[in-house]
Formats: sequence, C-alpha cells, structure tokens
Amino acid sequence: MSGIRAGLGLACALALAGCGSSGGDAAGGANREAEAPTTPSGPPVTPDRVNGATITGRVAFTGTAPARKIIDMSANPPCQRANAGAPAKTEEVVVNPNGTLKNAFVWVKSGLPRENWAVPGAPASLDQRGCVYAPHVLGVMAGQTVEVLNSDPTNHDVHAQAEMNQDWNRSQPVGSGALTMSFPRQEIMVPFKCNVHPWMRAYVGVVSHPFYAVTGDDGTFTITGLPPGTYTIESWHEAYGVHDQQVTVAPRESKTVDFTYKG
Ligand SMILES: [Cu+2]
Repeated sequence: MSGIRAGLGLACALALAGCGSSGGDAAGGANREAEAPTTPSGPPVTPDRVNGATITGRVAFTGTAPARKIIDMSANPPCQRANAGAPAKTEEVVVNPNGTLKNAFVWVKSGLPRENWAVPGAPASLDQRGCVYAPHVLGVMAGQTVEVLNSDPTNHDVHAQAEMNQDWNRSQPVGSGALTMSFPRQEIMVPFKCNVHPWMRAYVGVVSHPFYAVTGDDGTFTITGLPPGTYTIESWHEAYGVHDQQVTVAPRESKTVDFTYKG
C-alpha cells in the first residue's frame, strides 16, 4: 500500500467517524482504522503519569437490555461439563446492574502527538476457559505480544480474523502451551473466533499508543498520562457500534467523558 493510499484510507475512516454516533456493524469492516503510514522514529516514549491528563467516564445504557442466552454446548461434552455448575451465557451485550455496558472498548482515536510509544514488555493474555474467550474484549498495543491460553480439557482452533494485520489461525490441543502472536498495525477491532466451537468470540483492539481501556463490571474507564491536547475519544461496542466525543485537556487536568448507548 502506498503512503498516499494509506492516507486516503485514514481520511475516509475519519470522515465516517465524523458522522457521529452510529449503530450496527461495529464488528465489521466499516470501523477499521489504518495506522499512520510510517512509524515515528526516536526513543520509545512512555505516558507521563505525573504531569499527564486523565480522562475518566462511564458507558451508560438506556432502554431494554436484550436477554443473555445460555450457550448451547451440547455438541461438545467437555465444554458442557466445564460449565455444569453455571451455564455460560452470551456476552454480546452485557448490561451491568448499575445500568452501564461491560466490554466497551474506549480509546483515543485522534489528537495525539506522533510519538514512538513504548510497547509493554509483558504480554496481553487471552484465555480459553469453559470454552469461551476470557476476557471477551481485550486491548493491546500494536507490536505487543498476545498470548492465547487453553485452560480447557478440549482442543481449540484460534482464528484471529484480522484485516489490517495478517489473518492468523492455529490449532491448540489440550494441554499445549500458550500460542503467541502480535499485530504490527492498529486495528479496531480484530475478531477472534474458534474453528471448533462456533459460539466462541472475542475482540482485540490493537492500538498504536497506550491510551485505551475496556469497561468492566461497573462500566467505567480511566485513561491516564495524556499529553495536553484536544482529542477524539471513541467508544466501540460489539452490538451498538461507535460513539465519538471531543475533549480538551490541560496538563494534570482530569475530565469526564461519558457515553450513552440506547438499546
Ligand atoms: Cu474452541
């Protein structure tokens, strides 16, 4: 891909985002972003946790939450046995008791200075436990090692359906060690499936910088160490798509950016 084409691709993606909130097809190709065409040179830069700004927020949900369905694992007895105590439920939409959404991926979409952001040395882990991926949504930096574990008494076949990065597929027998991979280019999001168990899904957000978070059981997120600036903050959700918001922060300033999805 030439630099010009990559630049046009990014401009189109930003233009789409400029349409504001949108639903549907979040997991599809429309929301994928190309990384800037060249990687900045210079020594690796880490976020300034002392003088940097902080953005916190909450990803709220209004409306009627769709019921989570029990996953039918009857075709695979080891998987079914692994969940005998509490059957696994779908995680496409998880509304927390406090009216927020779990598994929203929140990241700084634009506005950062072009730095050679340091890649964490520790791998990001994606486990397969009870024949589901855990966590369901994971953030990693471009170039960071992703390790996929098999904690189940059954074989898996891990398939990262990347588009900006290389498609990645490898089987993982019972008792085998971690599979490792890394994604060199930014991609929001890389869907993971398993070619053995059709219900298994995870989404990995690959970001070219360290400013991202995933909402958990309280639906909040915190991003720290941001340089002063004006940013577009994006929240991605598997079922409800992306919402973008602008925010400007000064050194050491803390600001709140809340998102609301309607069911
Ligand atoms: Cu599997």
